[in-house]
Amino acid sequence: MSPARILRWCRHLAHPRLSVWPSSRQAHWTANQQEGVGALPGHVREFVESSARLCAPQDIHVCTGSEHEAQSMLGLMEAQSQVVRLPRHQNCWLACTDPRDVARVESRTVIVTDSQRDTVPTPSDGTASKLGNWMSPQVFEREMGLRFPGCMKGRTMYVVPFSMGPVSSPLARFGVQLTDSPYVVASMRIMTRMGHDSLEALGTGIEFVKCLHSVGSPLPLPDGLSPSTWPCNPEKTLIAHLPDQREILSFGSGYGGNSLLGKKCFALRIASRMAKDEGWLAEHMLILAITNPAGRKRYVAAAFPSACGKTNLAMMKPLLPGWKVGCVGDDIAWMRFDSEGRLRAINPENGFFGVAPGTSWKTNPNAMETISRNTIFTNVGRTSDGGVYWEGIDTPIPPGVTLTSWTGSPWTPGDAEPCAHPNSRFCTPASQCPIMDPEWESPQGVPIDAIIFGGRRPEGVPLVYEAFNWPHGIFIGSAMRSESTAAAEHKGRVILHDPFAMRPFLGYNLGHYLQHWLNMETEGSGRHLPRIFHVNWFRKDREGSYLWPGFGDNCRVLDWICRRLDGEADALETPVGYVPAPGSLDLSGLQGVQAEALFSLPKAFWEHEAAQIREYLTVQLGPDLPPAILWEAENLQRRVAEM
Ligand code: OXD
Ligand code: MN
Repeated sequence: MSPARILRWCRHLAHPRLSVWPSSRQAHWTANQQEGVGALPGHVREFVESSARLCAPQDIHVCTGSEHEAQSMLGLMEAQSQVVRLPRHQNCWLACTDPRDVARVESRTVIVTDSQRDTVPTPSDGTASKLGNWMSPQVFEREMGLRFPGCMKGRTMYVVPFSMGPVSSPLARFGVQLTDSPYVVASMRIMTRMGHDSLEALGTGIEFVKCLHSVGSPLPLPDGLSPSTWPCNPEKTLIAHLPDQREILSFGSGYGGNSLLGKKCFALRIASRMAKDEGWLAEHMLILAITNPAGRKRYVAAAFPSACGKTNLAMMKPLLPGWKVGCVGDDIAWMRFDSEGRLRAINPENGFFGVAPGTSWKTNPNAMETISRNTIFTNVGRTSDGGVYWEGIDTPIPPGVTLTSWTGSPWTPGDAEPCAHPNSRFCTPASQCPIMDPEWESPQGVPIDAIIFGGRRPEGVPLVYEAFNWPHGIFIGSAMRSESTAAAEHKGRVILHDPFAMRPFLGYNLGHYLQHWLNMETEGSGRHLPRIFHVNWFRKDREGSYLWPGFGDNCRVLDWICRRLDGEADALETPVGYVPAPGSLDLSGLQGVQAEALFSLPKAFWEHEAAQIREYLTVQLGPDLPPAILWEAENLQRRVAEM
């Protein structure tokens, strides 16, 4: 939000107290805080001062990112019962949220642009777009005016300077988040490069994304209500993005993707627009390094919808002898072609904000080791001896140890409600992961040889297939579908379309986004385009059992992909793409895997699938559907019909 706009609101709203810097408040600040704000680079200071005029905090604290600061903040939260210490693990903490504030709220996440078509395509059937929520600047100003003025009264406004990406990387971008949530500050310190170094870089006058966040619960509360340990304002939650101005305003939620604005809001929604304008890609993808027994290392990026195992794959412990996986990132990739035509990727994040349930020493030992210290857990269960607990943690509860659920109730295995919320999380430093790739912070990024799309598909979709070429690969990304998960507010298990795993994170019209991807083939000369694959670890048999063991055995699929890149693995051409020729996927030592069932292409399923994909794309994208993608959709239908 530009200062001019804030002042305009102030005038509109006839809040005379807010239209000038409140002198009494200024007198209230300590010399140190005034110095902190006064010492900020001019463009940052302007943002802080205008936001302070609007939000009227009691105090302003400029974060340095130091260990001492982090400890005092956690100590303060502990004193206010906002977190509890988990004494079984060094410097680990648990926050439990208001049960109304537990996930991203897609229905209240909006993109504000002058023209609706810049944000979402116009569906051809006259219904509302399913590809994002547009808000007009006029409605935005009205809605924000009903929320932000005075929203931080009685609270401290924290100034969080941060970098997405290693501070020295030419691919990094900067942000400043203002927030009244110490939980957000502590989490941003883990998830981004926050504090001194970023502030120093901002001192060069470099541009930054303006991020304003409030839990929306000014103090004192009306009618003598006592402050909650998880202040929020679910009725008024609104997360707004202004891609043209590179601004984010988030109100009413303290949770994850709604409040840690560097992540989904900046690194995906705003960055996808920056990337379109500047010729690069900001994607919901993990990045990993895979090294074969001969020592040949390759990097791949993979897009799966939320809670479909990106963290598990990014930290995989390969079960094939001699293979090694290194982690670069588990959620977001920023990628750009370099001067030699190689696609280079950085992970803009500095930590993992992973889904806890299902994480165990068996499914993801590297994650378990990563989260054993310096971690903030949210909405997991707690053991009476100061440890954590969740569904699928797969560690025995010692005799005499009791459990408390995320809602604070005593809990015993077999209770109807889960012990941890299905979207409960760990927030942990990436540097603690034992398999971080040595290049994970490389300023120029790592070279990407393959892009993998995937989803949670219980039926019909083979374990792995390869795209015929670049446009076909882009079509496969646009056609992604997956069973819904707990990462957002959806109820029940339905198969959702989730193009490029970006449906909740698109910063602009999906039709323009697909064209941007298609252009990657033609825009630069001599580009080495990565090959594109699709995987599905989640296919089930008639009885509902998974056909593929997954986890460390997924290395077998990466092995096939790498051998395809080296021209050493045979494939069969099918209507959906190239699948492994019999014997070319290494299944040695695996008991009871039914390769035929894993790769079968039931005609009726694919007829239905191809029809649904075509209908979704043509209806949802309307006139913005790139002709090359329509051509691919029609061709898939034709090939399937001829099967
Ligand atoms: C996440 C998500 O938190 O995708 O990464 O929802
Ligand atoms: Mn994600």
